[in-house]
Amino acid sequence: MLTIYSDKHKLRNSKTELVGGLLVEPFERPSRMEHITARIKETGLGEMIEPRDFGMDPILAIHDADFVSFLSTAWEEWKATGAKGEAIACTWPARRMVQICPNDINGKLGYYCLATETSISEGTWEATLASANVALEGADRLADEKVLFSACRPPGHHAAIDLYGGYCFLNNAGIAAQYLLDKGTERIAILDVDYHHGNGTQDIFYTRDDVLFISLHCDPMDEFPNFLGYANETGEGAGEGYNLNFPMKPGTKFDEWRANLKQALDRISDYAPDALIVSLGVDTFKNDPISQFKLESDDFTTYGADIAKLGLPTLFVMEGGYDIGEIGLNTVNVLQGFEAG
Ligand code: 5XA
Ligand code: ZN
Repeated sequence: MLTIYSDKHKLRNSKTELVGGLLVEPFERPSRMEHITARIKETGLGEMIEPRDFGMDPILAIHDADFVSFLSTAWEEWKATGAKGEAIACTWPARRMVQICPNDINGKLGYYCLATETSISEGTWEATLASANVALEGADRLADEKVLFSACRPPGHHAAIDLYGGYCFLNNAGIAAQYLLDKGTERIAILDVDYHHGNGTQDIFYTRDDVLFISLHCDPMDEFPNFLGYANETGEGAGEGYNLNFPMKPGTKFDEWRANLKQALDRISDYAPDALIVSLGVDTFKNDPISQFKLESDDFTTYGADIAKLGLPTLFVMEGGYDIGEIGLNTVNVLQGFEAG
């Protein structure tokens, strides 16, 4: 299996994440990707190649232009204030307040941020652009390959049309999906198997029927992102019936998770898309430090094979997963399971 990878992911190396009232080393750190690529080499999964630069058009095809412009200059604007730490949002346009984007960088951060754990740091924008290109290169090659792995970092599925957070800035899977549609593909399914709901991807495609979005995740009543991902969110307008959420309780084990995956795969099969994009988060693993599902390493192989049975051209796009010791094993298990399936 071909992997698309960029060394530029290392430029996303923020020093601070706000957790439990403390600023700690972020869970979403460069060593995650180093363990994944090490496992790819160790197992001989296949060649790794660098992405081309696809420019801004595919990004602006799904993201708000002012939001993208904000992301591209946020760090410089923040540094110019003389702030000592990284850029963290601390004020929001809350209920009954005015929904405008102010000039002040603190106001801008709050206007575009959905979760304050995500600091903006030097190099974040460059790594974010490279990550989008990693997804786009995978999408572009899907015409020639049955399956590809876009080793995206930073991840993307929480990034909405004009919101960042949950370690995500641009929605890599969404950008790849739109790129395929713009190239003439008629229907895409996005299957999000990350532990957290893909609120950003849902947001982008909620009113559309050319992208079926299905997410398996921890119940937002109990888990981030808390404010989207409920079962009654089924799409709107032309998109009604094309958004499907499978929230599950903390502590969920593989049997229940796999039963929901089966329903998701049946729906994808009925939809008969031209291609499948999998938002691949392995934070469903039992030892993940920020998550509460109970999948074992072998379960990742099993469900990779389940997904392969759809028989669709498939692009895996990396999302979350924070057990650094096992992230390589679990990620590559899915990919090898798919290849064997
Ligand atoms: O898939 N999303 C994540 O893994 C990030 C969750 C951040 C929670 N504060
Ligand atoms: Zn996650």
